[in-house]
Amino acid sequence: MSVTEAEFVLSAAMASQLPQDAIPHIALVGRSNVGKSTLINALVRRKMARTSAKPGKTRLLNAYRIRLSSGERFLLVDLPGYGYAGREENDFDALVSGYFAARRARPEPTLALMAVDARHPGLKSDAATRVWLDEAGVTTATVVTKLDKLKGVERVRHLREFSAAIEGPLVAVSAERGEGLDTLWTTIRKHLLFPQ
Ligand SMILES: Nc1nc2c(ncn2[C@@H]2O[C@H](COP(=O)(O)OP(=O)(O)OP(=O)(O)O)[C@@H](O)[C@H]2O)c(=O)[nH]1
Ligand SMILES: [Mg+2]
Repeated sequence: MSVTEAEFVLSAAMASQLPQDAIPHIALVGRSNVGKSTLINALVRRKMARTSAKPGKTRLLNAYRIRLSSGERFLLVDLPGYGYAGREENDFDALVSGYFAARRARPEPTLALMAVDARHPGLKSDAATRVWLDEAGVTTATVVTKLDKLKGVERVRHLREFSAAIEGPLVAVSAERGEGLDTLWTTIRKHLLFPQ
């Protein structure tokens, strides 16, 4: 998939600050440090989102306008991560829940890409977030990140665990190696063309 345009729009502390363009949203949700911002850069093949080895890098909601060579336009939204010391869980709740509430009020579709670390299946904080997204009626696809960190049988075992626990589409990627990115683009485009 080729990306013709990718531009940073803004960092927002409140969902109401987001641009009101009538386009779909693809939003990255997940634990801090799981690789959301790195994945955004790998998808658009530009160093656009700030990443860090230290958790808690993305504290605001960052939005990027994307246009694909196939013509589709959407807003790619990097949400702050949850589950690291030093951040009140309530901050996550307010910004992220405010974001999804604002999206519900709009007619354009939203897909949450829920990022989970390949090394850590079965985390309580991830399960709780998934329940929250389900209950809020958010369409979700799961992205297993950092696949390069796992080898052989462990990779197979973890992927099996994730797929057993998770309903809906699941794509495993390595932003570092580029593995799985084409499949993830297919999932994204499918949602843009045929939103549920
Ligand atoms: N090996 C490997 N490391 C990765 C991969 N993706 C991200 N990382 C590393 O994981 C760390 C965190 O990445 P970020 O993209 O900043 O994580 P984030 O989810 O945006 O974190 P917050 O902004 O704190 O929510 C960085 O050191 C990245 O280099 C990957 O596919 N493979
Ligand atoms: Mg980030």
